[in-house]
Amino acid sequence: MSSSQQSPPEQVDAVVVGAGFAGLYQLYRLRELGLSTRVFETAGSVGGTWYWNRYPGARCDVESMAYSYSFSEELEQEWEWSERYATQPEILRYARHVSERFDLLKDIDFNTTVTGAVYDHLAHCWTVTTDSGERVTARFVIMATGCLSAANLPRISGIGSFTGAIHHTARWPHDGVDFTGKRVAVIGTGSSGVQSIPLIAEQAAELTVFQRTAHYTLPARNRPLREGEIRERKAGYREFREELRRSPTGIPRELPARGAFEVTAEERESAYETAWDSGVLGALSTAFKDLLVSPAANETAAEFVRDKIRSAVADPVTAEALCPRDYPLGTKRPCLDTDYYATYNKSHVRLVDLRTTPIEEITEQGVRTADREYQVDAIVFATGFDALTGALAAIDIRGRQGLALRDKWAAGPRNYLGLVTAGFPNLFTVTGPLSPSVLSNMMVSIEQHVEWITDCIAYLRRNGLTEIDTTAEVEDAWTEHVAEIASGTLYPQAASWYMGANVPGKPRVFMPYLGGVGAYRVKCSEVAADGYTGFTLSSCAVEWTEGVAL
Ligand code: FAD
Ligand code: N01
Repeated sequence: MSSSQQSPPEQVDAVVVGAGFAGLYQLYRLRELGLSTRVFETAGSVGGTWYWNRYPGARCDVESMAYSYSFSEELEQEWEWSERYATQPEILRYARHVSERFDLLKDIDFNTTVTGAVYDHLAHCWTVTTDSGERVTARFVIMATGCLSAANLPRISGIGSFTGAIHHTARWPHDGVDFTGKRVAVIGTGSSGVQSIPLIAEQAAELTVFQRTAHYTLPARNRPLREGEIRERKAGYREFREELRRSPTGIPRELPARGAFEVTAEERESAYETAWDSGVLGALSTAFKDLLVSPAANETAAEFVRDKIRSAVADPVTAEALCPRDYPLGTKRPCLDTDYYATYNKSHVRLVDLRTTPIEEITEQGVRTADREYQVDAIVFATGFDALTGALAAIDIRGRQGLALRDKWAAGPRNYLGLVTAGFPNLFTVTGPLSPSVLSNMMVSIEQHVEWITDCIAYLRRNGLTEIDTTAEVEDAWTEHVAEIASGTLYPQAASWYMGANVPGKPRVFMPYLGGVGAYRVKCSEVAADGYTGFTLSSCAVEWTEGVAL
């Protein structure tokens, strides 16, 4: 059919892209508002992160009873988490339960990727295109595409010639992978590597881990949840959730009052031991208030971890290679593990330090580094994501005057409050760049964004407004504010995915907002209460398609 013969696109009020925790909740809230909504999702089912990342050992590292929705008290009370840190299958079951309990599935098109979204400044609506050729027009588009959803497969020369099996942790086969008797290579030692390596080692005949950068990882101290503690948490859930919303990261933990050198060396060591024993994400990097701003203070915590590594790993050369040295603790995303360091004491596990012998190519039979070839049957890429902007850049998003988002953000993301970028009216990002997003318990941030976006749409509708945008001046100020906060910390010193450093050619910009979840929520709420200051609201001669009164 030629384009002139195409049937007219379906008109809806809103399109949501993605059916992870953000997309599911956004659909629920828009439906509550009476908006006709279509959701498109590349995957075959709901769950996002938890649909794709099925590698052995995948689990959350924010406690299950905090890493879950808070919007429904009934849901909160009826769902029973079994472990302190739930496994991927359990979290996926939870996502499915939510989608069925709230009857969300009927509005979601699975196995459908959104390829483009073009704004029509005369009709004041978006035309969204999918890979199935469908076109839908919508007043609002909400990008719930995920911060960690665009898998990063490095372009290593020869990769296509490998005759064995290649897996990426973020695209793991649904029926699992049996490594029994196999020689396995794992490339990458971030959270996915650190979680999967001990379990792959249990099966594989030989495991070779290729490490470019050593990560700081703490024991997760995962365990089954006790009935009493579940009951207690459920009884106090409202206060607990409120505490998370007001906290800096949405993760329950004590905040330090003192700097690392305001205590004796013994007290410092004892604080680090307490953090090490806690199994709480980020506990070590926040054990003292100056660890993420003072290099000298940070070094005391970093050395504490190195000592732990030296005492856990029998071979001193391997132990030294596992010791992170070239970036401050906490400035790359911390990891929680189960038996990670001890795994290197197994005789069939070896570590290859890519700092001394970089990978040169993938061969038919394995991985060739600067000094030799490692023959393997399978390669696992635990190489992470094109984080925060990757999934958005994959879509051809065009705002006013045909401006492409990927061109606008060529030197790094720019927007106001991480929510709206100038020239792209009525297009929202959930936990997008320049919001706290990945520096938080993301369930807390997802709920806050979805609720803000929903309230904003309700406000527009109530006031007969059709468009929300922002200006270049406002977003410049916000973008600079985000950068300024980061520059007052040690974060930019690490070549992290927060900085885009893991993807060749990506601009080096610190993308998440470091001002804290609680403070950010207050800012967003104040902006809304003041009539959306900093945003440009306009009313155009276009009627709302639906007549639902708000
Ligand atoms: P996602 O879950 O990533 O969902 C986005 C969805 O959008 C995906 O399903 C994707 O297929 C779809 N999509 C993207 N582009 C398109 C398109 N063009 N068309 C159609 N569909 C599209 N965070 C925490 O706070 N605590 C944790 O313990 C934690 N553990 C994690 C463990 C792993 C292994 C990973 C990878 C991340 C973890 N995270 C954790 C971060 C996690 O991504 C978030 O917590 C949360 O699940 C994100 O939900 P989301 O809906 O925003 O995005
Ligand atoms: O990815 P990563 P991830 N050659 O980017 C290496 C969340 N998450 O999937 O550090 C060789 O952290 C890379 O090296 P370097 C969490 O937010 C949570 O592990 O760039 N190596 C690094 O070692 C996390 O932070 C959990 O030098 C290459 C590794 O691959 C985020 O998702 C579990 C390379 C990638 O580490 C991403 O984690 C999993 C190359 N060309 C994920 N390219 C929980 O525990 C990259 N690397 C809850």
